[in-house]
Amino acid sequence: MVKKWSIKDKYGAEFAEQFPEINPLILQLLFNRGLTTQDAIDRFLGPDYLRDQNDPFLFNEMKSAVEKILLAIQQGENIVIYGDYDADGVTATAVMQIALKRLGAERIKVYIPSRLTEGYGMNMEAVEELSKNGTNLIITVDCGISNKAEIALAKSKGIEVVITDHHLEPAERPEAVAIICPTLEKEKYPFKRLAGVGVAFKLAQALLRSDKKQNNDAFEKWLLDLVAIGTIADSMPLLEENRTLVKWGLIVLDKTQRLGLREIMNLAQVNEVDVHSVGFQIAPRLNAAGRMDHANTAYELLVTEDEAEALAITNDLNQKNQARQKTTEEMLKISLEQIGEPTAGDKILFSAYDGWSPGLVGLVAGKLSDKFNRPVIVFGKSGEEYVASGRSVPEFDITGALNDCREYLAEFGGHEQACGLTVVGEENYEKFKKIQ
Ligand SMILES: [Mn+2]
Repeated sequence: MVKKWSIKDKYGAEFAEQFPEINPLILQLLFNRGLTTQDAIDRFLGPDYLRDQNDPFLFNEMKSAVEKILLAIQQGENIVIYGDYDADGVTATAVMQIALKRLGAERIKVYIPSRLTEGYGMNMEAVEELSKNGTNLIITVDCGISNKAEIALAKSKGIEVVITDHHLEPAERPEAVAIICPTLEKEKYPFKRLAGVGVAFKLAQALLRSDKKQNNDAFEKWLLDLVAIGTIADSMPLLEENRTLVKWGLIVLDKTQRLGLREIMNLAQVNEVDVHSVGFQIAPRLNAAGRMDHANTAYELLVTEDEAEALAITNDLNQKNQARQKTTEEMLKISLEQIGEPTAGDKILFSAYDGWSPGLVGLVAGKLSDKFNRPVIVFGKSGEEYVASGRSVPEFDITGALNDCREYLAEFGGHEQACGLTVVGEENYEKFKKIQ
């Protein structure tokens, strides 16, 4: 589909007169983004760490979350951080683990599901296993909001759950001790577009600021390298609070003491720490773990304090990233042959193949969506199951569209721009494809 360009209006003379010190090109870019007052421009160009961030206690249930977690630490409970396998998820897991350790928690474990065998979010088997291991409290990061059934199971086994998430609100709210999720309709927190790691950081910040034993102001800021990586990797808009977190996060990343991040930047030959190097050099290597094998290694890389381990994991992730690139290119070639020349009637494009990995279909869908400028869903078939990822264009809410044809889907979820879904059986698959 040919792209139609609509050029934004040029700003007027009156606007220019107000800001004689700003380069006209930059002024036009600011104008295009709707940044037209001195205050908005100042905040955009020079975000201030304290001024341009929201108080974490503005979250409706932050106080309950903090009280519950501090009590659990005090009582020596077994705490599990339930994370996610992408770069946002593993950085969120690391932020929470590092903060809890600082607060004196001794019995912390991390559970990241396998992208290839368990899929996204909480699952019943994992909750059963955590229950057998004596878990008292689960803190979710970058997931949990749509896991009503799993959280009910945990509750029935005497496990309490604090949710931190940034995904869309499900029809039914889970019964958690506290839910920290800026996208909820009733949530008063003023900024809605935090990444999973951004939400985890806000909880960490609230906990660290509630610590009566020590001052954690500097410690809090040293977590921002992880926040920047997850926020950029999850393609969150770099506006408002995200802009502040990422601006300071990149400064921290440049000086990071984390051995794993140092090794990865070394190997990837990162010269300048910026949004581009994080998005194209660091994040893909972290993501490669979950896509090709298991995200635990990416998490270990972020928290390791052992030089030899940091180096070994970095080399492993680098190899996995190369294998990931090669396989993705092969898949893309096949997809392009399958799709051919789409007509105007093909509103959504599909591609499917036996044995394609659920860890890679999303990457191919993203490349195809960019190329054809329309929504694309790519399936990996395994027996009766079709596991897919979809990527959309800004004009089309793909997860909302899936909701309209949920009768054919065994599972689905995601954002407006990206989704995951499972279809069982060829009959459902064929019906689903005809829906457009
Ligand atoms: Mn996320």
